[in-house]
Amino acid sequence: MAGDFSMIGSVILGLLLAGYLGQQYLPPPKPRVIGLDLGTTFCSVGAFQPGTGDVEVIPDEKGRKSIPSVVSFTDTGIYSGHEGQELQDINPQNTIYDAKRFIGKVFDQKTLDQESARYPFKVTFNNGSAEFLVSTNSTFTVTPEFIGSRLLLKMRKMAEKHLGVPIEKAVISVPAEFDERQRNYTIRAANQAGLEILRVINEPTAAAMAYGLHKVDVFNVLVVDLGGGTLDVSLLNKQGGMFLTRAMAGNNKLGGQDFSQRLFQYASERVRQQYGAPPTLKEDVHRLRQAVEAAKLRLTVEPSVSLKVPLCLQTTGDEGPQEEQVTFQEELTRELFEDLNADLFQKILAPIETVLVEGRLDKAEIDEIVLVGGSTRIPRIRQIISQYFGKEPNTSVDPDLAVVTGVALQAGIMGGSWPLQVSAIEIPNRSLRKTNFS
Ligand SMILES: *[C@@H]1O[C@H](CO)[C@@H](O)[C@H](O)[C@H]1NC(C)=O
Ligand SMILES: *[C@@H]1O[C@H](CO)[C@@H](O)[C@H](O)[C@H]1NC(C)=O
Ligand SMILES: *[C@@H]1O[C@H](CO)[C@@H](O)[C@H](O)[C@H]1NC(C)=O
Ligand SMILES: *[C@@H]1O[C@H](CO)[C@@H](O)[C@H](O)[C@H]1NC(C)=O
Ligand SMILES: CC(=O)N[C@H]1CO[C@H](CO)[C@@H](O)[C@@H]1O
Repeated sequence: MAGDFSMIGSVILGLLLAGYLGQQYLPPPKPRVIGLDLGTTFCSVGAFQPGTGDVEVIPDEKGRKSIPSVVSFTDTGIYSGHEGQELQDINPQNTIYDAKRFIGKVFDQKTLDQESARYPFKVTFNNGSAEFLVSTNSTFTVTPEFIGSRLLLKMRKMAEKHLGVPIEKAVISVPAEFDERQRNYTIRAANQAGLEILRVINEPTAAAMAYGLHKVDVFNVLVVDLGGGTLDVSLLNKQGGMFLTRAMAGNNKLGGQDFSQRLFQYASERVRQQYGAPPTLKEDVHRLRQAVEAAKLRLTVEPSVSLKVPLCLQTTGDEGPQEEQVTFQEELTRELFEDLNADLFQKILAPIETVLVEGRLDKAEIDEIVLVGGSTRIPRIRQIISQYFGKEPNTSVDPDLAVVTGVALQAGIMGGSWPLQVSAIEIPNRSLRKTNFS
């Protein structure tokens, strides 16, 4: 009897060993399910590599790991991502961006008229939904989910080219505050791009997964997502392998573009002080804005940078108004950037405090803090957050790629990739409302 058991035992062991060695020495299968981050300003696609257990964020043909969420319509076709963005200056009325702000949302006519005034393209009202008016050879309207589908199709093609296999399945992330209708329309966009969506996960949950927090012993995770124009703070609570969103708050008028604007105003005022006239020509304003934006990014890693911008100023000379060619030069320090934005940076704490109150947690009970979005690279912002909590946030993953990394991990899990991992399911809390500051 004992012999039988040990024989069965060794057969099982042998099978396990064969399976293990097979996994080790056969070429790993290609990923068949991709992870998609359809962002308001940028989109990324990733895949879980079964062999190494790593996530690869898939680059385009030029090695760029995200594409702008821009779709441009012309007489010759529809251009998405970088190609769409390149047409933005010459074709502003037919170049649609920010479509995610409209997808699956119910509007009234008046709100949409106000929204339309903010954009170079026309946003129209159709029975409670937003549409975009496009005039090329003919005039027609397109839906926000159609814009989404073009971006998703572009990413699907990027993935197919890079992985060398056809892709028909995906996992996609959406903001935690998206309701069922917005989730449905996002899925519809993916379906139009020929993709079946296996699961929709919340962006903060994806970011937490990027740090492997679904596998380790943590309970309360705070996710701070500070992008170009909005701040979103989510309090996640992990129970078993599941993430629950306990509270959400944010500020939909706070982000990187506001910090750049402060620096731009400062630079513009310095031009006026030095030459007696601020930049007024459209090209000058554009050039100064771009220089300031580049300076802001460099100040994240350098203590000071020098601006050098050629300008053509409309000054007043002895014989009346004249044009003056100058080269504006100015040293900008990180300290100056922080001073100019001190009040804005401080506003980050309000939604953090709100989610703690709503989640009935003390800040000491937060186990991990996850930073998402490019603006969380700003050293002063990291400092404000770590000082508030008395601990360092988790920052080892690129904050622009944290969401796509987590979605791709979930895609790997859904695709049954080996080694199998515990899946992070989430329980949506339907009664949850997001508090907004602004
Ligand atoms: C627009 O018109 C041009 C020339 O009139 C034509 O070549 C092109 O195919 C048209 N584009 C579309 C999208 O119909
Ligand atoms: C308008 O929307 C309502 C509610 O969503 C729907 O019942 C109705 O069929 C729509 N009408 C048209 C003309 O699409
Ligand atoms: C979302 O889609 C599901 C499944 O297709 C459907 O049952 C549900 O009614 C939809 N909900 C909304 C709000 O559109
Ligand atoms: C959902 O949120 C409400 C209000 O924040 C809370 O009372 C309720 O317990 C939550 N439900 C779950 C399942 O977490
Ligand atoms: C500050 C920091 O890096 N904290 C944590 C980030 O997440 C991992 C879990 O994957 C923790 O082990 C780190 O301590």
